[in-house]
Amino acid sequence: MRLDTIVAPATPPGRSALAIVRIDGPDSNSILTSITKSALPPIRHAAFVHLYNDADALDECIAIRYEAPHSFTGNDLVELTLHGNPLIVERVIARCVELGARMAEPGEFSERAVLNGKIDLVQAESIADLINARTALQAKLSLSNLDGVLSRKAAAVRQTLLEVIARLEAALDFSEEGYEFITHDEARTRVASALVELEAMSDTYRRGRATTAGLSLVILGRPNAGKSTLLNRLVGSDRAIVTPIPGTTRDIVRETIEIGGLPVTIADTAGLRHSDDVVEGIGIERARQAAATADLILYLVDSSSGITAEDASELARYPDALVIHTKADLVTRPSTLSISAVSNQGMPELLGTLDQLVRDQFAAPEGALVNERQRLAVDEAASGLRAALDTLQLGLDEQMVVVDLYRSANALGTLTGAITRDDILDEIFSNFCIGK
Ligand SMILES: Nc1nc2c(ncn2[C@@H]2O[C@H](COP(=O)(O)OP(=O)(O)O)[C@@H](O)[C@H]2O)c(=O)[nH]1
Ligand SMILES: [Mg+2]
Repeated sequence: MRLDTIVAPATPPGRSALAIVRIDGPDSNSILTSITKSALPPIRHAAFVHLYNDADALDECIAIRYEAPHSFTGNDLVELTLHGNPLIVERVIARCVELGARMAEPGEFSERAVLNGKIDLVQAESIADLINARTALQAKLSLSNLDGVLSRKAAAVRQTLLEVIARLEAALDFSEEGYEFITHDEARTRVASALVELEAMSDTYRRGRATTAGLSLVILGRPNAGKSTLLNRLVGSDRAIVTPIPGTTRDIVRETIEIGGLPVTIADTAGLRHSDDVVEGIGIERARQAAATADLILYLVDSSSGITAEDASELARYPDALVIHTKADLVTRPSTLSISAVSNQGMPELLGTLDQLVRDQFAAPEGALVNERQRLAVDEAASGLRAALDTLQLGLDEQMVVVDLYRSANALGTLTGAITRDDILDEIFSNFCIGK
């Protein structure tokens, strides 16, 4: 089937200095000559051109054309850098459609790049992640995977497995002649070290996921401990209501800030105490639910009262919580990790502690796995290798080992898209925005 030509805006709607429209496919050149009413500019040359709708001028712009296979998609591709007015963008796109293009589906440019082998699936996913990154660390992680850090690791392991498979199969073919192409020991060593690498890759998922999705931090403590005050300090605005009246906060108040390079959503909660007030009771229930799924818990204790019996019983429920003593200005000898909203004492230390904690426990290294699809593929590949090792251990037939190794190599193939299924492609690219 002949490839069709697609068109889409590559920049967001709205007014701006410039807006880019992309045209991809075999008709992109003829559309360019028709819409400019002039000859094609040289390839990869920023050409100043006028655009027309028949006799009507649409815009003057910069056109760059890329020739297959040397373009982002691998097809003939034209980029028009227009003036950033949505009306102009709309009229230019309408004209391109009249000239034979159709509107692109979400992610269709990247999908074409994958189908033409310009980038692999992990790289395509990292384009979406890079565009959505909200912190510098997220952007760094996405860029490392766009550069192919994860893909190269997966490809290297897959290559090893294919070599072992080839030699085992050769041994099978020539077993009658008594040739040995690979000893069981060597096969076992190579498969075992591949497994170690896959397990290390799988271990990066927790951090990769945390870095892309962000963390949840819940502030707990008895009423009046200073929870809402701390939230306001952390976000730098009076987000939650602060009063001397215990039980002020009921609904959870959430705000996201950056800690240790990750987006961290902080939840200020209703103070934990026994309450007969129905609304406050619901608030306390919500606080407990939030704490149950939180990545980090800060438990605030009022320095002037110290750890009370109620605090102690709450703390027993949240053994991983970081205990912070508030209102340090009210006591003469504050304990460690004490803060005061009045004197600001301890706040830089608290921020430093949180920053370090997040970096130590959650920040992802370059090349980390970032989504469930990637993790499933790597875990499936690892499970194939474990089965292969068991089979080798039992001294069973090479044929069975080969089957397990193929399962593993294929799983790695689906990770990078060396082996693709249409449903996987649809799932991935439907989450992209138009023009990507
Ligand atoms: N002296 C002093 N008072 C504080 C400090 N932090 C909070 N407070 C006061 O303690 C009361 C309760 O604070 P709030 O943040 O609403 O506590 P929450 O119930 O835990 O949310 C308010 O009157 C605050 O002004 C502090 O560091 N020093
Ligand atoms: Mg409060």
